[in-house]
Amino acid sequence: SVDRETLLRALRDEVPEPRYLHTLGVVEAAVRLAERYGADPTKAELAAILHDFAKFWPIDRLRAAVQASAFPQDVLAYDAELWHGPVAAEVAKARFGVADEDVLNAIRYHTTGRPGMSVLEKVVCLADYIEPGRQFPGVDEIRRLAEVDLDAALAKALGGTIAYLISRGMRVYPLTLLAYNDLIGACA
Ligand code: DGI
Ligand code: FE
Ligand code: FE
Ligand code: FE
Repeated sequence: SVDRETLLRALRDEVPEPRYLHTLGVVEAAVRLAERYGADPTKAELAAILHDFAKFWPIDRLRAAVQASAFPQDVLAYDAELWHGPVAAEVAKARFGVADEDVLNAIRYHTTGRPGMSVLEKVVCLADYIEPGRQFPGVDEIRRLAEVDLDAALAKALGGTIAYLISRGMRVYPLTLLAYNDLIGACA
């Protein structure tokens, strides 16, 4: 597959500057978490660079790409924010030749999570929450937890998203609930 500088140049043309800077933050956080928790830092970097590649595609293009993919189609009945992960994984495969299934899954499930996540999937999903540019209530506690307990930190991050969605009267995608329960189980 393609080298890091080529991917970053392609990303620069695909997303606005703030999202590009967010991505650099996710790369930094994901590499650090990978080193701490025993995932491959090169795979973490690759997944992080591409995780939000499709974030600014028009909704119709995202919907069509989800429909063309093997991702569970029930996601189309949930918030459109969920669609850019599965689509970015398809772009990684088709446009950039990424073949590693763990990297593709880390991209694919970075927003929703899922039960039985690999260490790499957890690292990328958590890095997305705690990268240096993120500011939301509770992020500093999640950053502290991320130093010592990957599952507990990710459970708290996903739990915060679930609580936020519920507080806004929004539906929660089942994979997010299953991921949360799975991570709590692992650290109970
Ligand atoms: O793409 P990012 O902004 O970096 O972060 P992300 O990919 O984690 O997207 C998170 C957004 O998705 C956040 O605004 C909440 C929204 N969302 C809507 N429904 C769900 C959801 N997130 C999860 N995890 N589960 C949902 O059911
Ligand atoms: Fe995202
Ligand atoms: Fe996320
Ligand atoms: Fe992101």
